[in-house]
Amino acid sequence: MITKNVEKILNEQIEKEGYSSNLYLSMASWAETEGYAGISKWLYAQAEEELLHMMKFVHFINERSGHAIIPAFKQPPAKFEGIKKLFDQVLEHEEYITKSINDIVALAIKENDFASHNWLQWFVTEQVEEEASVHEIIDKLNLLGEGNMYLFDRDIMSLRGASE
Ligand code: OFO
Repeated sequence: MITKNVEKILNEQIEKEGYSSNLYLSMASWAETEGYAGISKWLYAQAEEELLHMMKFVHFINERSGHAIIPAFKQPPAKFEGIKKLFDQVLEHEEYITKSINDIVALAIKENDFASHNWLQWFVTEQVEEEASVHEIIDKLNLLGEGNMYLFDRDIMSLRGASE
């Protein structure tokens, strides 16, 4: 059984994870149309992961006798101003999600909901890994400069291994 407050904040996270998935899907689609096959593959995979995160929240809420409500999602941007800015945006978004997960953990503790607290640890770890993986990408982009995206686009999928 979850408390009303925990149910509410978990439901809010469904929207955030679903929006993350759509944001990365939109980035993937843009990158694909710009000819970045590798980068779009990375982003499509990321979009799928976020969809799974959303599903985890849906199932968890319902398993704990709450009711997962599927919300409307706002439309993500369709165009991006280049690869470096795109990954800066990914990092900023993941930092926002990390803060949001931390807020849920804090509420679970406040409400003595140790089962939710325990379940949320997977997301705490996942956020550390996701931020690290995007930092690694940004470091590589800084090394390369935006002039030569060919090798980066070719090699980006090999960076995924570190985060999974
Ligand atoms: Fe990118 O993370 Fe979901 O949680």
